[in-house]
Amino acid sequence: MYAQMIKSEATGDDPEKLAAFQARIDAGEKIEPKDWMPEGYRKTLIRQIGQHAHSEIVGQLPEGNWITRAPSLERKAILLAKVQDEAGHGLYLYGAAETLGVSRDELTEMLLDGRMKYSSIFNYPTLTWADMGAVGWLVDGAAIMNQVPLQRTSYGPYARAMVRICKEESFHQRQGFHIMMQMAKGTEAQRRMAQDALDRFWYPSLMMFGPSDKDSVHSAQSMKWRIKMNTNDELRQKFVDQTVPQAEYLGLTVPDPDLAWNEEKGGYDFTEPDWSEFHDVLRGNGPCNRERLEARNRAWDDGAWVREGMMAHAAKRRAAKVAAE
Ligand code: FAQ
Repeated sequence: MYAQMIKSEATGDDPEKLAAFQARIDAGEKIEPKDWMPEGYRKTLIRQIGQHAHSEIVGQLPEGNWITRAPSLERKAILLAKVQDEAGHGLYLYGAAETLGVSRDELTEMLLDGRMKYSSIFNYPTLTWADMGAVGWLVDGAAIMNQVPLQRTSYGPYARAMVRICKEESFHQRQGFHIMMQMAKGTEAQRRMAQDALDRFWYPSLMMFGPSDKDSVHSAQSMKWRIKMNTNDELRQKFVDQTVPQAEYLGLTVPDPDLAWNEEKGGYDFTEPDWSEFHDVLRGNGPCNRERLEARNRAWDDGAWVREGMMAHAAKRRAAKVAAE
């Protein structure tokens, strides 16, 4: 619905301005908040950056679930730091979206009432400690694959936010892989947990890159505007090529019997995710969609007194300043 709104509003721009804008993009210039931009470009960025910010925030929930149950003090401290980083990423991204003329409150409302999405991956449950390894290794791994190119995206505030986010995501990916290494090389029961986590997270991680190119609604225009630097399938392929040798190193089996190295293309052939499951999760029917949105709605309601208190405090300070002048 929100996407349709973007498309219908994208058409009313002056052709000369549009051509000059495209020339700037083609020359590799960064677009900054006060520059002229087509309405469709602005709305597409709000959609993508907003969805990305929401993903970072909702993405705290599956891992937050394990902070109190981490197997050692050290693991607890590391996981806590990682989850805090995700909150920080959400805030940089909301900040970047705000430069496009939308407020954080508006974005939050659109998340809470279902008008905006967050990444499908966070609608899957984290059932065992090995899932913390799989999330860091695969989910952060997929996020990095998608986000490293976004450091060169055409919109300045988004590109700059990505630089710091990518540095932190790479620490996240390593901590996940380290958990997997310990589990995979541990007792037989631990190895089985690691394999089970890989079995459950493999396809949901592949879905993070979005629908296949032939079904991707936004890719062509977003790539023309350099909002996206690669297609969904290109990044998915790179992720598979990078991750399969890591699974082999761990002694784990990727849950795809048709996975095979293709010498000619210099990459793996693999089975595509079940796209009907992907669309079902997007429609709100994944295993945890309802739980995740309930948690975010509860947090928003529980935080009302903090927001009201801060607004009242700011109003008092303003009044005191006016009185002193
Ligand atoms: N989940 O035409 P396309 C992270 C929607 S960060 C849900 O191909 P587009 C860090 C799409 O919105 C993870 N919806 O769309 C972390 C569109 O629907 P709409 C988030 C999806 O935008 C780790 C429709 O399908 N990263 O995980 C998904 O060109 C661990 C058609 O698709 C980003 O957001 C999906 N997976 O390409 C945090 C990166 N895929 O809006 C905590 C930036 C597609 O028309 C713990 N975003 N859809 O109603 C992007 O690169 C792009 O937006 C894509 C989708 C590639 C996700």
